[in-house]
Amino acid sequence: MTKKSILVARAIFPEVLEMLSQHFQVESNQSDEVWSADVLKQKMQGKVGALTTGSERIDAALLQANPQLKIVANMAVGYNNFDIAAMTSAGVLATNAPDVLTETTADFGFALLMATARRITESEHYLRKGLWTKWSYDMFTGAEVHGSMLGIIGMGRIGQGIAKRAAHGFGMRVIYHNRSRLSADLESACKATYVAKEELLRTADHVMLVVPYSAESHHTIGAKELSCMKPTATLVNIARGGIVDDAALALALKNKQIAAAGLDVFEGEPALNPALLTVPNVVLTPHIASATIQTRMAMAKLAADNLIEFLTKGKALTPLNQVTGN
Ligand code: 8YV
Repeated sequence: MTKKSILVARAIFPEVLEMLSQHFQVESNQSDEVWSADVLKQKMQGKVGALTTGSERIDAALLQANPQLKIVANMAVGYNNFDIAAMTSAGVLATNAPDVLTETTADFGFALLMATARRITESEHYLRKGLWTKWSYDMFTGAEVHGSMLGIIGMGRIGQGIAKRAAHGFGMRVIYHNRSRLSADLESACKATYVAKEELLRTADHVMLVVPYSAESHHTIGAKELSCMKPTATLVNIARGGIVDDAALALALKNKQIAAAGLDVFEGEPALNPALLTVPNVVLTPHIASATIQTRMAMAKLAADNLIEFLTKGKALTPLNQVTGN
């Protein structure tokens, strides 16, 4: 029997390619070129499945040009690169990669919070430039983390992981805002108190964004929200570019309207708003919150397993929509 054809849109662990090759005819991209929408549409020709990352957009135009497509498996928990409505109406199953990255991403959120509050990269740059000539009592004094108030916007699995680290490990008071309130059990496990977004912004010493990107969450933090925050507060975004208005944030950082920010995601990434590079009080990382070997391997394997399970047995592990007729 001829094997079904699939596309792996970006470079991936060779072991995972091998795993897929046992079931499918695989077209891969181990040179890791970032294809334009047109090239991606072309590459999908004849493929019944595809493994994508957050960088590949699956939209109506691509689906229309590829009526043979049955499933796209995203190697990411976020799936704002998918037009789910278009996929559902085209009968294409969408899957993501939840759970396997929760703790690793929560670790990173905490790392970025610490680096931001304690001015770790700013002080390292100072040292590397050879500017450190003497100790001074107020050199790189930052914001307290332990015992302070953490405000989390977006209390899904990763938000809860961060809340637990904060409450249990650092004795922080945790407040959160979410579309829906957590159950009393989850609130008590996270030692977190639900508040309105305005109250969170006004009272938190550190604000952490872990909300999925959608039209509703676009610019959750803009000039107005930044103006409500304490001048000593920090802001961390490990969610998605577009949750924060980066231009407004760069201005707020420049004017010391808030103390500092830590950003792992950016509007229009990998491009950066150039104003962010001109302010010292921001820690910048290139979308690496889930980047440990073990976690990236688990994400890739879960995406591969979704393709294998669905295309060989008709049932994916972590589906995002329901389709019929496959
Ligand atoms: C991915 C992420 O590494 O899972 C997500 O939603 O943002 C990251 O963990 C990135 O999207 C590449 O797929």
